[in-house]
Amino acid sequence: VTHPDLPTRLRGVVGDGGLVTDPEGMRGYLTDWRGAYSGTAALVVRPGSTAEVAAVVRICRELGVALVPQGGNTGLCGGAVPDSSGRQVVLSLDRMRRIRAVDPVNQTITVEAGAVLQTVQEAAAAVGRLFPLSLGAEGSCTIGGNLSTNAGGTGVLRYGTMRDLTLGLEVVLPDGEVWHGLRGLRKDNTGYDLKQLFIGAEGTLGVITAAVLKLFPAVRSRATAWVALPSGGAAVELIGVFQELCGDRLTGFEVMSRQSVDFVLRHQSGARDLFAAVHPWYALVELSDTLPDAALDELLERGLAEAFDRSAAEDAVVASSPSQVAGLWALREGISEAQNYEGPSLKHDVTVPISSIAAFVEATDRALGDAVPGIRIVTYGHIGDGNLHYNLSKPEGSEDADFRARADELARIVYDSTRSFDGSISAEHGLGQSKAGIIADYKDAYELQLMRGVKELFDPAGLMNPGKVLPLG
Ligand code: FAD
Ligand code: 2HG
Ligand code: ZN
Repeated sequence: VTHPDLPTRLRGVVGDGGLVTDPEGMRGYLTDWRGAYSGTAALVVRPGSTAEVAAVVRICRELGVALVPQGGNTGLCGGAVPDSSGRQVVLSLDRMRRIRAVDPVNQTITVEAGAVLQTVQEAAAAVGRLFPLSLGAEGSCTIGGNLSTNAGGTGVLRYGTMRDLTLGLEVVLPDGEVWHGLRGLRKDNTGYDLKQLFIGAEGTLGVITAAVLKLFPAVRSRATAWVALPSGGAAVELIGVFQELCGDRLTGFEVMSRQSVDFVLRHQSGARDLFAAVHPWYALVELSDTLPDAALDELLERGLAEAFDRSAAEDAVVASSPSQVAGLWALREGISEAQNYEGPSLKHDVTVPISSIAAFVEATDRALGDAVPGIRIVTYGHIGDGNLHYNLSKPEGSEDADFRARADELARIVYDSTRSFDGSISAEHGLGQSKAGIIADYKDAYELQLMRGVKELFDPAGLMNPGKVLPLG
């Protein structure tokens, strides 16, 4: 243990139920959801209130113990996983799950950081409102983790990322002080917007304990199609058609390469191909509206007809029941899991300007294919945001270890290509521990220096999630 007094001091704050010290009980907190990152810890502490979080942070600061904030542990960059020293403490928010208030008139919801995203969506729906953040891990991920990674997902096209969805925060700073910024205001020009520093900070500047989030009117009609495309570039043309025709009613636009869909068809029970022919790319298009009788099917058909005229689509299926809608989304949302059955999944969550997508995919695919003949490229994502998950699987029949050994080289190929198209090497998953070591090669040196200055100001002792986002030292 880091300091002999640590367990007793923390037990005095959180009680027996708030402390996990046995290896079996700690196991689930030490490995991420996908099993890609593992660490060890002195113990896991589970405070039940903001005051307890503050007391825990003060004790750790006094004893010089580093903290790793953790929500649902579904993050994809190892940000919530402690290092292997056994000296860090995992601070889990899993006892702070309360919905503190729902205000349908102000269109806001105030929730604790450990609240699971799906329960927040359900609390909004119960008062006829929509909380629009939506992602595959929504049954397990928490608002604190969503905020700390500035999560995106499938609703960003219409509603924005967590940065756009947040009005106020409550945060325990690394010195144990509480910042009470839980304001539900859409206008507040009283100086620097501090909440934006904590959003996307991946727990390196403090522990978020609660948030005021924006709500929207509930959606009452929906139309969904699965569209076969002749190329990745056609997806850009297709989204243009729908944006011009439908404006804000276009609320979902996801793309996936054939390889991505192939993996789902192979590994997801009940999944089946929707077309007789094989197509190189697919798009999932969703329109929605607050009107119960918005005639969205007609609008969808009009957009598809125009896409066929322009040769931007080869075939399409329009869902005719809620279960068919769910089936289409399952095909899309199943990609991340399906790829895990094919050996190591080397993930690259990148973004480029939408106008460059076609050229970017062509150049990157070519460079990857030259480096590893037979490599399986699982490209999919939120193309309306310019965000592609450029994920890689080994050539069929080759060894996991051989492929893994080339991970850094392949990441360089994807990231160098991303840079040459003026993109970013992290779109929505963050840097965590996976990219903390290389961000300096892809981000402006002065910008990084400013970021280090912010870290130093908030956390001079360097005890808040060290080694994440920025490299140590
Ligand atoms: P964790 O994994 O626990 O933590 C993530 C980071 O936030 C860590 O650095 C941690 O230290 C920090 N943190 C957590 N809670 C706090 C807190 N209260 N205060 C301070 N720091 C904190 N992401 C997307 O953006 N879009 C997607 O479409 C998407 N789809 C996914 C699908 C699947 C199947 C999976 C497994 C993940 C997906 N993700 C997606 C990744 C996404 O980042 C997470 O699911 C989610 O936002 C993280 O929430 P969490 O509670 O699990 O956070
Ligand atoms: C998605 O869009 C998620 O499905 C997960 O962001 C992406 O697993 C991934 O790489
Ligand atoms: Zn995604």
